[in-house]
Amino acid sequence: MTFDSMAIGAGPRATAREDADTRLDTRTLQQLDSAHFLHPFTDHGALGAKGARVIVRGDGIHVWDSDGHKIIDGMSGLWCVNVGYGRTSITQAVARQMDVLPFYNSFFNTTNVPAVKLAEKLAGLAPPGFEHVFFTSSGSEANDTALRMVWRYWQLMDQPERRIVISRRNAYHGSTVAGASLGGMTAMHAQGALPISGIDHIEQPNFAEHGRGLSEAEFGLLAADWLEQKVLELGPDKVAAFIGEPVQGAGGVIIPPQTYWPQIQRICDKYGILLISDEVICGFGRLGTWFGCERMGMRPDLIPFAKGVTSGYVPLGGVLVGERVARALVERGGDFNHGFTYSGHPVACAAALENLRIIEDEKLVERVARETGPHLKAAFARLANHPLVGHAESIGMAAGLNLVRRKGATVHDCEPFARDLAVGMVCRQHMFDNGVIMRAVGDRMIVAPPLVMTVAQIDEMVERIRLCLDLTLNDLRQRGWLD
Ligand code: PXG
Repeated sequence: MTFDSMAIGAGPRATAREDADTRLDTRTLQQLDSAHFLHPFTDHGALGAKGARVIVRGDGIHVWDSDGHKIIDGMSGLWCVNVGYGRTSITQAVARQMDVLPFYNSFFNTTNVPAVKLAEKLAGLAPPGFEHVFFTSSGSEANDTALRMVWRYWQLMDQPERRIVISRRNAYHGSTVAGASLGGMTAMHAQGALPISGIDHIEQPNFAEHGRGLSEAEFGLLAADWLEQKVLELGPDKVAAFIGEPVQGAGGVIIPPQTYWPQIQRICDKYGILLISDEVICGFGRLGTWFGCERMGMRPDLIPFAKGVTSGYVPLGGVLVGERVARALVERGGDFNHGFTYSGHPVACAAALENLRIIEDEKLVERVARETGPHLKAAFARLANHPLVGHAESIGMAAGLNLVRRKGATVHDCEPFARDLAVGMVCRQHMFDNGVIMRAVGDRMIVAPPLVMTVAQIDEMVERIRLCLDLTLNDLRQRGWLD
C-alpha cells in the first residue's frame, strides 16, 4: 500500500487542505519534522540523521506508518489507548460536545455538564471514600496538583512543617518541575538542579536488582521498611506524604512483591503520612482492576490519573481526592489557589465519559483480570526459556523481560550486557521492523497493549516477539557481543 492510496484522515468531510497534507511523502515529512518539531525526550541530532517514523493511522490494536507498514501497538500509544484505535463513538461524542460547547472554564462558580457527569462517574468507579475529583489535562499536572493538595492539607491541619514527600528511585511522575522532582529519574534531575526542596527518594522495590538471597515476600517487607528508615531519618513530623506507582511503568514494569504495598500502608498509617497512588498508568483497567491500588492492597488518600481515562483520544488527567483530604480541603479549606484553564474541559470530559462507557460495556477490566491478563502472563513466562531472556514478568496487561548475556539459575545469577552496548535498542529496532512496538528500558523490553487485545492477538504478538528475539540473538552474535 502506498502512502497516497491510504487516504489518511481524508474521509468524505476532509477539506482540500487536509487532503493536500496527507500527500506529503515520508521523506518530506521527516525533513519538516526534523526542521521544526522538538520531540519529547529525544536526541535531535540523532533523530534528524535517521528521520522519525511517521504514524498515520490506527485501528483496533494496530497502527500504520507512512510507508504502509501495519504494526501491532504493544504500548497502547504510550500506555493510554486502552480501548484501542478507531472508536468512532468517542469521535462522535467529542464532535457533538464541540458543537454544543467547545469550552467554558470552571473557575468563578461555573461548571459544565460533561465535567459534572464525569466527576460523578469517577466517584462511582473509584474505591470507597473517593467522592471528589480535581481535573487537569495531563498526568504531570495531576501530580503537581497532588503535591499542592498535600502541602495545603498539612497547612490546614496546623502542621505546615510536614512538607517532605518521599518517592522512589526510578519512579516516573511526569516532566513538569514538580513531576520530575517527584520522579526518581536521575537523568532528568541532572538537567535541571532537581529535585526541588521538600522531595526525597528511597530505593525502588526491584527484586531482580536488590533481592539476592531473599524470598520475594521477604524482599517486599525489606523494601517497604526503607520507607520507615527514611521517615525516622527525616523526622516523622516533617514527612507529608509517600508517592508511588502501584507498578512502576516507565521505569520498566517493575512489579513489587505482594508484601510491599500492605507494609507501605502500615508504615503510612503508623506515622499519619498521606499515601498517593499515582495511577496514570495503572488506572482504568491496566492491572485487571479499575485502579491499581485495589490490586495491590493499599488505601491511598490521593489518586492522580490521566492516560486511560480518555484512552488518549483527548488529553485529560486529574486527582481523585479521598475522604481525609477532601474533608479538610472542601469543608474547611476556603479557597484552594490552584487550577488550570482546562480543568474540567467539556470536550475532554465528553471523551472520557464515552471511553468509560466502552470499558464498562465491553467488560474490559474483567476480561483483563480473568482472560487476557493471565494469558499474557503465561505467554511471557514461556518467553523466559529464550536464550536471550534472563527473566520475564507480567501483571494484567503489562509485561517485561530482561535481555541478558548469560542466563542464570535465578534472576540474580544472570549476566547482563554492558550498558553502553544498548542491546535493548537493537532489539527494539528488530521489533519495529517486524511489526510490533515494544519499549526498551535499558535492556528490559516491555509491553502494555490495548486492553481490547484478544487472546489470539496476544499469541500473534508474542510469536512476533519471539521471532524478533531470535533476530536480535543472531544480530548480537554477528556483532561479536555474544559467545
Ligand atoms: N505518572 C505516571 C505514572 C506516568 O507514567 C505521568 C505521571 C505523566 O503524565 P503526562 O500525561 O504528563 O505525560 C506518567 C507518564 C515511557 C513514558 O517512556 C511514560 C510516561 C510518559 C512518557 C513516557 O514509558 N508516563
